[in-house]
Amino acid sequence: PGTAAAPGPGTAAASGPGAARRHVGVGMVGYAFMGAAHSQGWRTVGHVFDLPEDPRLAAVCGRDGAAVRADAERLGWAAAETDWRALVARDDVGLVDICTPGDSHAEIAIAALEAGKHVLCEKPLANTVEEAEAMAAAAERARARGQVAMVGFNYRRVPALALARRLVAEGRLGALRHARFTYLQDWLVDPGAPLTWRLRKDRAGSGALGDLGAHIVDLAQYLTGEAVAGVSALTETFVRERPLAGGWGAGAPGGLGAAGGAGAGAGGAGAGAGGAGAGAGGGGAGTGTSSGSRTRGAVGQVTVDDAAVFTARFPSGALATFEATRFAAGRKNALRLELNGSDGSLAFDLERLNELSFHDHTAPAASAGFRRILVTEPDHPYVDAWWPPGHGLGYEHSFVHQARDLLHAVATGTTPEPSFADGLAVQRVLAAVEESAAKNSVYTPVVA
Ligand code: SOE
Repeated sequence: PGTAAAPGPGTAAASGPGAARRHVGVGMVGYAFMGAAHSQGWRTVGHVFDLPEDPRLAAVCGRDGAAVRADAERLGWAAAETDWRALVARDDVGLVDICTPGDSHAEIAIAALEAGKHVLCEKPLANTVEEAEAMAAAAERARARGQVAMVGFNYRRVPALALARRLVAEGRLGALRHARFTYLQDWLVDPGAPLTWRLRKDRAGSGALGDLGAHIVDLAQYLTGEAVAGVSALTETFVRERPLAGGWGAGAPGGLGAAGGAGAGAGGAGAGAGGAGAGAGGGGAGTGTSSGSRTRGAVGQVTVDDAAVFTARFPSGALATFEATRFAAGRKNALRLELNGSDGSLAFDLERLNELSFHDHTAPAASAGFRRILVTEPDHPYVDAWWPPGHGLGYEHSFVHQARDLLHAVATGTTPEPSFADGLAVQRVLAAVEESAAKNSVYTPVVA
């Protein structure tokens, strides 16, 4: 699919003005927070970038028919389905975008690849290494048929981070010595925050580790170009019991608990506490608030980590530290990193995402020092399609860029990055972290 010579399912030449342009039909499964972010990417990308293939928002899928129809309208999808298998089978869908909790990723992705569709899958790729291996193998088989598969590590597409990768690849840091990553949120500080699917191992695989740690492990491997060799880790679950639906607290702040429907047969009943109906397949971007009534109701066990901290070695000898937590009071979505090499350093803070700090250690000491690069110049990654210098981009643009890069891969049949193999590599690091933490931080090599 996706080649001009041999159009695949959901791929066709457009008619009317711009008739030479091709399009690929996108079908999205799940439509809560990530689904809304992806929808924004698909809606916008063709209006900003020159694309070899324009996306058509063919259909969205969720288990609750009324809710998914309402959100299809709100998010710009032409049709709604309540069974992901029906979505995958549609002739007008050539690319399946998976925005569901991790427990349904493998089943949907493998079925879509076997049905001849391209796939975009939210991170982390899967809940276990075994599932991720099966997905990577399915992607490899599909690659031979011209299909592509990508993981949604969207932060790679923040221009400042793409620029950081470019500077590292150009050798501007010299020999890497340290890599330091933190990803901090605070939506679980309140013990009354409900037990959503994100706090259940059977649905999410792990907690802060897979949700936030996966992003910084992927960034570490992307930015340095190295694979984490081994880790020493600690994890903790600070609050082990939380209210179920109807308990104290009305929903996770900012929609972080909303599930997004996976369609019939995917995922269980859900914790049912995620604001806009996690158990029913999600709905909306989630607007719950944690300031609900404090009447005690039924509680359930938290079965994932609230926080994970680990040190790591890279094959080059560089040392890395990682911290992922949902308990950093006051930190809403604070992804920060710093790389230190023999010739220079880079630092980034997602809360100031149009900036990259760079210190050139080869410059005369009297004038060297960190300087702020405002990443809004036309020759910075992705920026030329947007606004004049200084006008800046935000979180949502990373999803537009992700859609752009994936559509180029679809058109050329090249493997997009991060590939499912890259997603599997992250999954292996997460597994080593869990193994090390279970042994109270014993150094654990990442099994390749
Ligand atoms: C929730 O912690 C979350 O939505 C993650 O799942 C996303 O991947 C991250 O981008 C923002 O926070």
